[in-house]
Amino acid sequence: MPSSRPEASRRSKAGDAALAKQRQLDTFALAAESQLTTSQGVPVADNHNSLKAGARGPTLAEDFLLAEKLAHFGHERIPERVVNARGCGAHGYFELTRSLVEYTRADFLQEVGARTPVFVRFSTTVGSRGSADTVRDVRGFAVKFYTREGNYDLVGASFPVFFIQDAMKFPDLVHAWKPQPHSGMPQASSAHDTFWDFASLMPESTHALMWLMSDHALPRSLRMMAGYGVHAFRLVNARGDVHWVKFHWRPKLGRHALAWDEAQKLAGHDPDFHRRDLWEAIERGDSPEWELGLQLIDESRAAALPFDLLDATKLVPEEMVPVTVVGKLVLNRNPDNFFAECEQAAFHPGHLVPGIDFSNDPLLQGRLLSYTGAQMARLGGPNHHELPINRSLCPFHNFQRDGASRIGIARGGVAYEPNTLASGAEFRSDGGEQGFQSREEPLAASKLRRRHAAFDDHFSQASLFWNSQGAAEKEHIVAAFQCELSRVQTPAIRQRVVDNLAHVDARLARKVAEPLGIDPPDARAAAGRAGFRERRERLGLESSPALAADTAPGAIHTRRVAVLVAPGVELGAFKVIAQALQDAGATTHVVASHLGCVSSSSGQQLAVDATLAAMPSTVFDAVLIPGGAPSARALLRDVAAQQFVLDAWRHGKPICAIGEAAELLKAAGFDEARAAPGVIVGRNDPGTRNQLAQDFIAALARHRHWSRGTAEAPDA
Ligand code: HDE
Repeated sequence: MPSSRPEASRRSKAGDAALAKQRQLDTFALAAESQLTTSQGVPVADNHNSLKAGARGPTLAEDFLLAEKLAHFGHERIPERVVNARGCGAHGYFELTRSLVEYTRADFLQEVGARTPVFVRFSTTVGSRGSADTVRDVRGFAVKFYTREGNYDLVGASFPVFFIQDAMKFPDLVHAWKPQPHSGMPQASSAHDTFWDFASLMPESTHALMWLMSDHALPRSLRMMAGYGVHAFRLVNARGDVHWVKFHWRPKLGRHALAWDEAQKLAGHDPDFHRRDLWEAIERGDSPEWELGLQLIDESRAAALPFDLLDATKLVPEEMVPVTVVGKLVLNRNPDNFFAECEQAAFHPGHLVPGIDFSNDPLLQGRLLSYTGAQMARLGGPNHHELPINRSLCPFHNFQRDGASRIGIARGGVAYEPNTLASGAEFRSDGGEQGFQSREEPLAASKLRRRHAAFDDHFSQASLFWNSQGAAEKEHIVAAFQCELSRVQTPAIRQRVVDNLAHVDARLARKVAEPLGIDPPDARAAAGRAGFRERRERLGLESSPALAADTAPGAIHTRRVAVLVAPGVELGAFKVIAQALQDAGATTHVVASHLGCVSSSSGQQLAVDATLAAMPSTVFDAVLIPGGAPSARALLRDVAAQQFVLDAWRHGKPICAIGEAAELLKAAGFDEARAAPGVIVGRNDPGTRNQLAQDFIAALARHRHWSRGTAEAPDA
């Protein structure tokens, strides 16, 4: 158990601090069991039989061994988070690459090279704890920095904007989005009447809805997902100067999405797809990384922006204020215990350190009120800051006392301040030099329950987002709206949504409305029915390339390539291509109908990693099908192999087929006469193997070939 001695960590050099949290957690780790005992430490002689009156008689109430075991079991669950219930986390560090001394006095942002331990929890927003990872949703991206000045939590999300402007509407949004109260359905989905009923009556949600219907809502991997602080925060330097700041986490592997059909299939094939991918990457030593980027905005620039910085439904286009990279986040250690670390982690947007402050964003202000109560309900009382995962690295001293499950033992007879009987006289009441200071600012305002008129611009940025998407991404957005709205039972709700969309883009609204059995969209009708005030701002920006869903860095590091084989497979080209893939950082997995080994055309034995039944194509990024006539014939007869290739094709994945294996592609719609983006067909010819490998790697570096099979935008 750690003591409350002034720990060295307060003074430790920034560079070695990254391990400090691990050392602290290690002190709480339980030793491996050699002897089974009760929770009181009493050795247990028989853990199989309860105490009975006779071998066939009733169990005795005095069986305290059974009572203890069952009582603990019956209390093993805690309430799940109201939102963001499904999540997973990892440890790592944040390293500063550019000093921010000019902008903030926050200790961990001063010295280049300083490393601060972090714990990060990713989550979906709406599903319950047991729901699937790959559902369409905005994801939580919560980072706890264990700094030398106390814990700083950046409790962000995978979108830079939110659905509502004022905290007053949050319970309504979440009630509308969660399963409907009478039926308890649907789970982890926005595709139902209550969500769209609410959203269609809240035009301020339009911008976030565009994100939710886009590829941004379907990350391929948490390692390929961006994060944002969403709200405007403030950085305050030692002189008290203030800059507004927007936080960005940019994944080193680039941003990449799943196909919608793939995401739905994955929810069945592997509901843990994202957490497994994160876990396995960290176990392999492929530590995921993100850059921390800041948009720093001085007060005069903020006042000149054509939207209100306090409005969480708006982002600051990077074309207006560029993102400056100041550090990197590295996740390199999986938790030892999911419950103790991921479930018990308690984040709070009000966990700030000196030099970072919040803004008057009315959504953020509400969050400041909400998180403490939610943690108390979930973690059973006011002492959750003492749980190992939440414990700061520097010591904490105050006169808060007692409460459920208090761990620290406060010594002495004094529990008040000021005092002269303990150390109370040392504590400052004037704010002091070191402590957190709320920046002094004059406030002269009328008390009123109202929003600023600048918040009435609901559509300019939704249009900007739409204009910034590529042709394939636009098709995905239209299809997503259509799919969601076709599950809405009430035609009037569908109508209101498309009428709202007409404010974003007339063509978008028309296309969405086509299969919905409703009238053509009418923007004026929407405004009239919902009674909203509209104030469109002139952004002076047609589109923002930074808002594209997919950023392709050209690398294939950690991409998973399936190699489909059957007996008689020809291994020559396979070996060259597999080696080239591995050299470039991808992993290859031999998939066949049975585990064990497959005999090649030359009689070699090839070890099989997974079966077609257990590992469908959705869990891979690309497919390689080596040649060999017997192998190709066997795969052609195997429905699972055909489905594998068909799904890879439909999901835009690179496919490399060699020799006779090309036949398998025909079933998926491949036409030899037409170039199919991302499809590499090669001969079983030793002279072309290296070229085949390079072509396949180039196709993989594009991630997905969305235009395959669509009418628009050839991307080959
Ligand atoms: Fe949260 N939010 N939130 N939120 N939120 C919670 O805290 C809340 C909002 C976010 O991995 C809860 O411990 C209100 C925006 C994340 O543990 C709760 C409002 C953003 C997580 C809560 C918001 C977030 C939460 C649920 C509007 C993106 C998970 C239980 C005023 C920037 C953190 C709990 C983790 C969790 C309240 C809006 C992100 C109920 C009232 C906007 C990532 O307290």
